[in-house]
Amino acid sequence: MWAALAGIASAAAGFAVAELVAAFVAPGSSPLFAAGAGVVDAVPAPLKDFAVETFGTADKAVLLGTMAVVLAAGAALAGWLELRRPPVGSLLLAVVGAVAAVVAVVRPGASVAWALPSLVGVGIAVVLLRASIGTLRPASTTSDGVVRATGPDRRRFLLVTGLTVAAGVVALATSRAVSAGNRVVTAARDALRLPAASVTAPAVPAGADLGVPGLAPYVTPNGDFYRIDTALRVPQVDPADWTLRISGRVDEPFELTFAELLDLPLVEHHLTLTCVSNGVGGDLVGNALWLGYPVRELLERAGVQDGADMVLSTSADGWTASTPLEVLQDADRECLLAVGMNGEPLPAEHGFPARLVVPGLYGYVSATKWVTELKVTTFADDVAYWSTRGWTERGPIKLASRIDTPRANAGVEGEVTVAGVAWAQHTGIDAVEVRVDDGPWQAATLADTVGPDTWRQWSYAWDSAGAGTGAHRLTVRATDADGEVQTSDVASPAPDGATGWHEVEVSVG
Ligand SMILES: Nc1nc2c(c(=O)[nH]1)N[C@H]1C(S)=C(S)[C@@H](COP(=O)(O)O)O[C@H]1N2
Ligand SMILES: [Mo]
Repeated sequence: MWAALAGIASAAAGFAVAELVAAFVAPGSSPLFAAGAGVVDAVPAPLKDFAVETFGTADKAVLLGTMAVVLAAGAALAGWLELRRPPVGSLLLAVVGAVAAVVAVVRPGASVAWALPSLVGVGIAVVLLRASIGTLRPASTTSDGVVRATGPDRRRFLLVTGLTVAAGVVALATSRAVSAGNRVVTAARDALRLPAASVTAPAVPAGADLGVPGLAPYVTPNGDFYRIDTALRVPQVDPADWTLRISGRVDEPFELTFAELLDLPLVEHHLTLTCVSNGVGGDLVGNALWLGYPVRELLERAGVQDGADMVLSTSADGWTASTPLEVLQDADRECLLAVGMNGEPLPAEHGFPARLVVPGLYGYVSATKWVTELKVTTFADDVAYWSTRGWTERGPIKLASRIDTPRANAGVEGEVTVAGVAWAQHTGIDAVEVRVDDGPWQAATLADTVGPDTWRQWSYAWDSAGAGTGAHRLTVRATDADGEVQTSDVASPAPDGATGWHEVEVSVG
């Protein structure tokens, strides 16, 4: 048990040292995050789906927690092995460190230096492990070659392990102090004053927000906006260093700096983002006022060549999305290279300093955050991140509706306001209906909206007394502006988005 403890303490100190080295090399080079990113990329679509459905946006914390537990178990084993069969424990640590180094070096945007944190960290861990296991050896050899059975030296063990833990804490604290990258970017964001829009969005009509308690507000505040991405650590992109490259099948490739982008005439537009992983009734959807420059103008400036049918956008951390070219060139669709979200610079986790937002397409094929390149290409030539993992290469958002209130299993009585949201981005919602148990569909009242690119609130006044006491089931379905009625066919999110009606069971008292 002491040996296992020594293993964990040594590995933890090694990790702390690796963090410290990573703070100097690059934020992404920290072994835990680089390896975690490798795991995220390797996860097959059904497992990712399961993780998002089960843990929601806590999936990253669950992944890091699981990795920490597995690593602690491995470190305990290394300690035990080092005591029983030296130097097998040290070798185990060395192998794990070498693998972590390789995984870090092959991350997108990594350099050979990204191996350093793992290598230095594991070197320290091995030295500390050998030192503390040495104190536990039941026998020691004196200088004149006589073997004495001295028994484990508990006092020295506790001293060495204590020093190991202390060294780890100091290394970790220093690494936090040194990793100034985050502060630079936070300061740049705080100092940024966004220019006024050349084309302002129409004011949100008073009737767009019904103000029903428990109902998602029409405009989602930035702090409540869902976050989905593969980044275990939010990429820190300094606007002073940021550029967007327009490349590929264009006559005039060019690069745009952030200052140049802010000088362009910017457009404001409300649009509702949705994640393809959103299950029926789920909350991976949010509506915001975006400020940005139309992507179609950038494409026009570059001069798109014949034969292209897709734009592959790439983020600072190497993630990619494939967006149909015709969508981005559509004169009637505000596809934006966005810099503002609800009147503020983009929050870091939502893509600061610039991201794409496209009405009508799921985020995984359109909404690239921390975007650094738009490559005009073809679906035949390039495949985006999630399309190589089983998701379809084009992802139009499916017609959906959700009941926000009452909540599942709520106790209700008398007149009940049933309310929720419905979305069919870029087509628009024309009707929402509610059904109690297997009764007839009843028309809900639709709230106002600024246009077809956002979700729409709805409400329905239900006389629950008429239904009688006991359990009742509320179901919602929407009809879009093309007259399509939301299907009852149940489909899970993979490979192109969930379908089915949202139902809520309530208990009338
Ligand atoms: N760089 C990057 N951009 C990304 C992703 C990502 O993993 N990396 N995920 C996409 C997905 S799947 C969705 S649904 C939206 C979510 O945007 P949000 O986090 O701002 O809500 O971002 C998209 N942009
Ligand atoms: Mo997504």
